[in-house]
Amino acid sequence: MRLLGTRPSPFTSKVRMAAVICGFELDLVPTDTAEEGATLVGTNPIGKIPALVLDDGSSLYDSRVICEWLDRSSGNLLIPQILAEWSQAKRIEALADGMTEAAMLTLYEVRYRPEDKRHQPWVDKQWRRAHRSLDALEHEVRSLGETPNLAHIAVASDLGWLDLRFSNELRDRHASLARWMDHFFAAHPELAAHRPAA
Ligand SMILES: N[C@@H](CCC(=O)N[C@@H](CS)C(=O)NCC(=O)O)C(=O)O
Repeated sequence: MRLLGTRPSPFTSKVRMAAVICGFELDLVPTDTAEEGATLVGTNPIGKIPALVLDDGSSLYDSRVICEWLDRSSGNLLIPQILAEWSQAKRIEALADGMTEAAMLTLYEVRYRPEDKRHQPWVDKQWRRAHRSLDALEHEVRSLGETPNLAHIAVASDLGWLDLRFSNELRDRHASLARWMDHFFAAHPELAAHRPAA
């Protein structure tokens, strides 16, 4: 199966780690969203990555849906089935992804908006959102077990992206999360191989 994505993308990273856990091989097709190319928008009209092209030619997006598909196709190797554990895993995924989406918007503000059109109060709001989410994640990761599931890979891929783009926001302000991430990647080299990278 082909996965449209990039190496730095945290959501692509999450899907690639999920594929490892579920025993699937995905061919990464490097895809630049800025170009809005025919392959990308033909696969995912939203024009975002990751998008998965299945063997029958149909497509799936976004990362949460792809992870659900990988989980169901593997006989539930990724997402806990007991309701309380399912709730924890899905909550943590939403929190980690929401943190990233907020921080990513601040990056896009600089990348795509001319300097005189940037709105600092809006940027500040995104960072408050991201840091609140990181504060909550500091508590959430303490209750995670040793065996990686959806929650672990969501946190690891999102923190891995934050470390790549805004290392000081992670390592200076959320040192315990940085330690959790470093420990996780050291313990799981097969997953670390897919962490966000330049
Ligand atoms: N909710 C989506 C978010 C996907 C997303 O925002 N992807 C980023 C790259 S990591 C993207 O495609 N950005 C391009 C854009 O927003 O124009 C998911 O979980 O897959």
